[in-house]
Amino acid sequence: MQLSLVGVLPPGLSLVQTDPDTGQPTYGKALLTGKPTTVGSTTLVFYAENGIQPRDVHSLTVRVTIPGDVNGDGKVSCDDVNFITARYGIRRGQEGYDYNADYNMDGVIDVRDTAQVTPYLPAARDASSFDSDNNKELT
Ligand SMILES: [Ca+2]
Ligand SMILES: [Ca+2]
Repeated sequence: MQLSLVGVLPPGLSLVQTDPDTGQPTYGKALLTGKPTTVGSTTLVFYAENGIQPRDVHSLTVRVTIPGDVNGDGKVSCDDVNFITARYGIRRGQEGYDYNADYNMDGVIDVRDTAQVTPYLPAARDASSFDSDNNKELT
């Protein structure tokens, strides 16, 4: 099976279709790997063809955010915590579920999600290692 990609991957990401141990093609499997360098969202389209069956088409949206920015406004603030707490108790499949608020992706929005986001709040960071003006780690 051949996988083809239409679209541009976010900078820093690549699609790997070879086994890292053997270097042989991984027919029918692909791995999106790397560390994205730019915040944003892009939709990719994958075509799977085996030469026998009709072409199978799937789309995938890759959303790159800064850690802790659950509401997607480009910064980490109390609004992100409020975004989560406003959805406490909502489970995957229920009305109002937002996967962005389910930060640990365990299927329920609760205090555990808040606990994973609060360390990214500027006030919780060491001022010597965090550039609050640009909302990113100093390197
Ligand atoms: Ca935010
Ligand atoms: Ca959760």
